[in-house]
Amino acid sequence: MSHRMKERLAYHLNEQRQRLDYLKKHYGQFKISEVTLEQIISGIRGVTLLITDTSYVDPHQGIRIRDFTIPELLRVLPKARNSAFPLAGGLYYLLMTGEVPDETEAWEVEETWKERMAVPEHVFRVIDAMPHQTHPMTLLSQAILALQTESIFARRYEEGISKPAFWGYYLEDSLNLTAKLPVLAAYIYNRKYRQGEHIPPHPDLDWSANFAYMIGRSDDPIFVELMRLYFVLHSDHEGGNVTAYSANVVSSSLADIYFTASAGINGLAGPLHGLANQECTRWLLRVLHHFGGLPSEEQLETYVREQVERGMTIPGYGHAVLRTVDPRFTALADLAETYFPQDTLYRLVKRVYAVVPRVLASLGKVKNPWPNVDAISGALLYHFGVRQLDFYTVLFGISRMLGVTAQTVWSRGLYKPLERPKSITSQMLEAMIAQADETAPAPLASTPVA
Ligand code: AMX
Repeated sequence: MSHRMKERLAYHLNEQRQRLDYLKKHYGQFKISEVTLEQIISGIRGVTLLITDTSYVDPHQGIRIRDFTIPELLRVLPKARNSAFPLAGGLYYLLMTGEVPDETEAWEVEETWKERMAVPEHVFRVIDAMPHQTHPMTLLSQAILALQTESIFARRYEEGISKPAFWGYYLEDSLNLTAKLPVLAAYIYNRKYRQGEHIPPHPDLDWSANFAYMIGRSDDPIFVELMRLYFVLHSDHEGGNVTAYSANVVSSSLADIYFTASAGINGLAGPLHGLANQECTRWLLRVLHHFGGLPSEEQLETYVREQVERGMTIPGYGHAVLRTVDPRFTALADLAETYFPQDTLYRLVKRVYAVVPRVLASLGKVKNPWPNVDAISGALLYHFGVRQLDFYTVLFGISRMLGVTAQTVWSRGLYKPLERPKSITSQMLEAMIAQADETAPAPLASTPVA
């Protein structure tokens, strides 16, 4: 166990509980949001409903992880050996405690993960039992769920424990799960695309480098660097994204971390969310194929306009919260610009960036015409020969579980209750409107159909 991390976490949870108790007691009636009917019908967009301290998506600055912007985060976190990029262990320490770890503390998490990487045999058998064409996200979700047999929280809960003890077991489970994620991802990759060759983790490597090693790609130091950057960038995006939000609801029932993480992964598998990296790369390749190479800006603009006029979505562009270029896009573009600016797919990413925002903005309805992280991440993986597009969201997933598990430990540590919003029927809604507004037309539900 990473003792220092647990100790600091206990301290901050205690402090935060007192803070929230005070706020609830003295400002319990303070209004944070009002919700309109339009917002409910439009996916609760723009309604502040959650308190999440691990990170915040600033619409104009992008993600702030524990208040650090992406460039700040990359600067302050301890780096892996001979690397320009942070150790995932240090990031996890920061997500969990809100404190920037020193190198020793970051390595302590890495060492803790190494001790817990062994995956029970039955989990591999679950993956093996699935048909070969199974989507890797299905396999990841199933593998995480298969690990549920190992939940310490579930066992202790059955024996009878009280609320203050919950978070400690969620933390144990979270460390056990996150330690195994690169192994699961690599096993899925190797089984699907490398004739089942299984490479166990290397004891000297950090969490991120180990993934590269286990898929047989650690010989390229720039790919290893990409993995380190990638896993930091995708780790957390406040509490309302589909992954975190669904995981949070599931965990609020005191389902253990394995049920919680699997639920989050299921949400990430949708094309409007995590699967966009797969979709975007497919789209970029289709563009190259269509033009027989890199199109000019003019050709691309005509192509994109035609697509949006036919009602198609341009993957990798737009966001429910962001209103600017995603700084995660910029961080990945910086890496590509440094190491392989002439790569064709990367050059296309840049050309798309020059064209798509103005096309989307000209439609007048897209709230954010700018690229999100998925507009580029796949192109970089593709450059390094990871060309199995359906695998891309798995990498997003194992990174995002760092944030999801940290959020979950905090939720249980703050004794958050069962999440259970109220719903009404549309008939009730019409009746409510009629009562408030005498001039409203007769409720549709009671209007005879012509
Ligand atoms: N291409 C074409 N049209 C788009 C668009 C895009 N990239 N993004 C938004 N629009 C359209 C919407 O479809 C909607 O049209 P409608 O009114 O006719 O239904 C209109 O613009 C308004 O949408 P919005 O309020 O700007 O976006 P939203 O909050 O409803 O949805 C998102 C956000 C991400 C789902 C949407 O922008 C989208 O589908 N983008 C492409 C998929 C993508 O990149 N997803 C990844 C997001 C990041 C992540 O979670 N990994």
